[in-house]
Amino acid sequence: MRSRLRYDFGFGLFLPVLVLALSACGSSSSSSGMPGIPGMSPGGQSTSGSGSPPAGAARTVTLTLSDFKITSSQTAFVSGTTYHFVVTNSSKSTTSHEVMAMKPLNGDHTDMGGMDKMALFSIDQSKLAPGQTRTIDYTFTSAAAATQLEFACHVGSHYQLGMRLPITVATK
Ligand SMILES: [Cu+2]
Repeated sequence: MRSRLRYDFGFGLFLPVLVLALSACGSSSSSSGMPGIPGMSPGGQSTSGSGSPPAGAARTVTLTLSDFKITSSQTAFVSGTTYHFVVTNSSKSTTSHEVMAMKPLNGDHTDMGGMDKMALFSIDQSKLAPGQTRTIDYTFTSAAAATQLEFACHVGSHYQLGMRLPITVATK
C-alpha cells in the first residue's frame, strides 16, 4: 500500500513537467529550424475523422529573395493550414531584403510603420542580409482569403524593380 502511494505521487509530478516541456517547445520561435517531434500533437487531441494532416505537420514553403525578384515554391495557400516559410536572401551583392505578406500597394506609398501594420507577417531586412535564412510559421485566416495578397520587398525601390509575387489564399 505504501509503495503504491509513492508511485501515484511520482506520476503526478511527472505529468506537469511533461506538459511544461511541450508548451515551452511549442512557443519557441523556430528560427533555429528545429525539427518537429514525430508522433506528438499539441494538446494531444484525437485527429480521427477530420481527414486533415496530423497536427504539427506544417507545410514547408521555400522563399528566395534575389536582386530583384521573389520566388516561392508555392503561391497558392489554404486558410487554416500552418505553413513553415523558409526565407533566404540569395543576393549576390550586399543588398539586404525583406519579405512582407500584404495587400499590393497601388502607388500610394505609406510609411514603413503603416506597412508593418498592414502586413500579415514580415521578416525585417535587418534579419535578411545576403546569405541569411530565416523561418516563420504562419496560418492564413479565412479573412485573408477574401483579399488580394502578395509577397513583397519594400526596401528602397525594390518593389518597383520587381520584388513582388502575387499569392492566393483559398478558404478551406
Ligand atoms: Cu529587396
